[in-house]
Amino acid sequence: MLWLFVLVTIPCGMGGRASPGLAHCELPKKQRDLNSFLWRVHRDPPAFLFGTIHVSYDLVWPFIPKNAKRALEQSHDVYFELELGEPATLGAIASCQKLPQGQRLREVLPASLYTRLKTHLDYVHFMLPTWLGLANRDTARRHAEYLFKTFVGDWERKRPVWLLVLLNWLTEADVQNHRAPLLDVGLAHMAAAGGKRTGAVERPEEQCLPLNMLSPSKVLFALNHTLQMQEMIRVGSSKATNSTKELINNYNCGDLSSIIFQQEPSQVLGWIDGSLSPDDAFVAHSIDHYLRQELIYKRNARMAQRVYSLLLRHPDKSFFFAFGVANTTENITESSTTSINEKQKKGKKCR
Ligand SMILES: *[C@@H]1O[C@H](CO)[C@@H](O)[C@H](O)[C@H]1NC(C)=O
Ligand SMILES: *[C@@H]1O[C@H](CO)[C@@H](O)[C@H](O)[C@H]1NC(C)=O
Ligand SMILES: *[C@@H]1O[C@H](CO)[C@@H](O)[C@H](O)[C@H]1NC(C)=O
Ligand SMILES: CC(=O)N[C@H]1CO[C@H](CO)[C@@H](O)[C@@H]1O
Repeated sequence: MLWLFVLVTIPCGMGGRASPGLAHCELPKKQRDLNSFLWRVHRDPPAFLFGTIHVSYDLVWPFIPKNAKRALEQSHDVYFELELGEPATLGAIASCQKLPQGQRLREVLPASLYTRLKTHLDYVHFMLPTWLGLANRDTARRHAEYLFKTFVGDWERKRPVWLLVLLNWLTEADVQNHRAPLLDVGLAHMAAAGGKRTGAVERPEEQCLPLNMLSPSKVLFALNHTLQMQEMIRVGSSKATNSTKELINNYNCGDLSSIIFQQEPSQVLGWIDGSLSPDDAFVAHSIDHYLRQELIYKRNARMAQRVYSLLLRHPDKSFFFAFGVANTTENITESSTTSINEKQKKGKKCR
């Protein structure tokens, strides 16, 4: 059995503060110094696993080594967690995030929380063009409108838990990572342009339902705290973190250990820290534990199983699997996969 790294579809912003494990590193300057999150499954033809992060493709593409790009080029079938460019996938995600027919957010949230949420989203809407950090103001305004309409537009029809997800990336630091198509969407375009067969190993509901199943009281609790944190940043009494920048930086450095192996627990909710009361900390950790089980461990096992059966069913095909890379299990077995980078290439024959 193969075990893989998997994405948490929660946008990186959900990571919140920079963890101690995310040390700053010098970006490599030469192609031969680049490292990438690429593993090869030893079979003939080969299969590759490539770890992605959910940020704009342009922020990371220049740092992805040639061997990873070549692996993509040479593979016959390219698989993602979900095919995010497919209208059917997007439709399924959107409808899974919706409240049951006829319900509105203001009917399911306490009035005060609803008002705070609306105030905050108005603020985000106003700030978005500036936050994007684009030189051209017209472009910024247009892109801001597009982002707002696409991701926030029908917020009153979404389940509260999806507002929680939304709030976590609608921050000054994180909207910049949505300036261009996400890395996996970019890869999917390239695969399609190269005439490759593309597919997904998950169904939209498998990513979505575990979040929908988080208990309403826990969702309210998390929404309240997330809003509180962002309200503090808004009025200047707290500082935003640069954890997403750090993540991108470490990813571009090819720094596997700080991305994958050293994230501390309780990373899923950015505001878990020493300032919570013991009762609140208890609830926060139970949410964190639930999300970790559902979004990392269970999905890992399921996706690994699907990859495994694809490889068995198609022994004659070469595969490229692009999945989010996040702290997961230690179970990438050395015997079945090899991490490759440009430096190792000389010693091992990795084509
Ligand atoms: C939000 O949390 C604060 C304390 O952190 C609490 O006083 C308040 O009642 C909570 N509001 C809601 C709507 O849960
Ligand atoms: C993030 O902040 C830390 C400390 O505040 C700093 O050392 C680090 O260089 C920053 N990282 C980036 C990528 O800006
Ligand atoms: C890792 O693999 C070992 C042996 O295959 C297995 O016993 C263990 O449960 C796996 N750990 C996880 C976290 O999946
Ligand atoms: C939060 C979490 O899952 N942390 C794990 C990250 O990976 C390392 C190494 O496998 C584990 O020891 C951590 O528990």
